[in-house]
Amino acid sequence: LLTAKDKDTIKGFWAKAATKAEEIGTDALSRMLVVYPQTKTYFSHWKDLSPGSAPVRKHGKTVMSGVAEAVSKIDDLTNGLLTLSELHAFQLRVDPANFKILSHNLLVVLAIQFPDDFTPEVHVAMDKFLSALALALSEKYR
Ligand code: ZNH
Repeated sequence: LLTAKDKDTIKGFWAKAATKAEEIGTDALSRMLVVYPQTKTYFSHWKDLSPGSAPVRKHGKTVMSGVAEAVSKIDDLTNGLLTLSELHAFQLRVDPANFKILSHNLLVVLAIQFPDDFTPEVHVAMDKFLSALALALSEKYR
């Protein structure tokens, strides 16, 4: 679980990353759709799923607002993200295995966009945070 030190590291890194949220979200989503093309099935209603397309940019921003919400609710992710979990479980019917895939792509993009700030310490804290976020989003599937 997330230690007090992890939480400090995450909040500190996030303060910087949040200023580039749209770019991070767009790149992570673009990369996910290319590297894990099975994820495209959820977005078949979009006109253009190519990297950086308008819907990808828009949804990249949306997903990052969810991540920002998670950072703000870091002390109780399970309750904090119940509504979002419900939406993914019952309405969107996203296989929770995909949460791990998006988390991986977010880490790759953070490492690329913040080569100096993405230290091994930040890497491990963000990895733990994104796992906890994925677990919280999976809550309503049980
Ligand atoms: Zn999700 C939606 C978040 C993951 C799929 N999302 C969404 C939203 C949000 C989110 C915020 C919006 C909601 C409303 O509207 O209310 N997600 C999120 C997060 C995450 C996620 C935070 C993690 C990190 N998702 C995901 C995945 C997938 C998805 C992985 C698959 C693959 N989502 C989705 C969809 C949708 C969403 C499909 C809808 C969109 C449209 O339709 O446009």
